[in-house]
Amino acid sequence: MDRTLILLKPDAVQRRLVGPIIERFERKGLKVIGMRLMKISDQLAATHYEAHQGKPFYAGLVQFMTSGPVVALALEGNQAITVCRKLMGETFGCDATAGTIRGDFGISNGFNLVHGSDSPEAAQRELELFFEADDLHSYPLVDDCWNAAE
Ligand code: DAT
Ligand code: MG
Repeated sequence: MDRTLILLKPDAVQRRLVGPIIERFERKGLKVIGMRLMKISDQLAATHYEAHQGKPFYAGLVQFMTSGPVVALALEGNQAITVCRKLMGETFGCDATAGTIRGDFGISNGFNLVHGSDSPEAAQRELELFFEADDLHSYPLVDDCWNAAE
């Protein structure tokens, strides 16, 4: 089972889309193993997005991500990183395929509702940035058997 970090960005919270977006992940079969409503500090935004430092959109991205509360989710499931990226859709809402989160709920380039880790290395690094080990919970669900890899 893989784990990944998902952020419901400030636009998702402001637009009251927290419930509908979490539903997308849950109904696919992903398990919520951690969840926080939080404000991202400038320092955390800079660390989280350090790969984008120096790019033209970086300052606006940090300003947006620190502009209001976000919901941080730790999700677990078979191929969770890849599956979540597929559920999210392409980066820009205007490009994202209908049926994906970004494709159904947004049209903006930068205000694109969700972040999802893009590799196992990124997932581990980002989960550690947003969650203490004690705040991630492994627990059985009655339908685990139907969401297993086999
Ligand atoms: P993703 O979030 O799909 O992994 P990314 O890691 O390339 O995309 O970029 C991080 C975020 O930065 C992205 O969600 C939105 C913003 N962003 C990326 N490229 C942008 C651009 N050309 N103009 C405005 N915002 C951009
Ligand atoms: Mg990315």
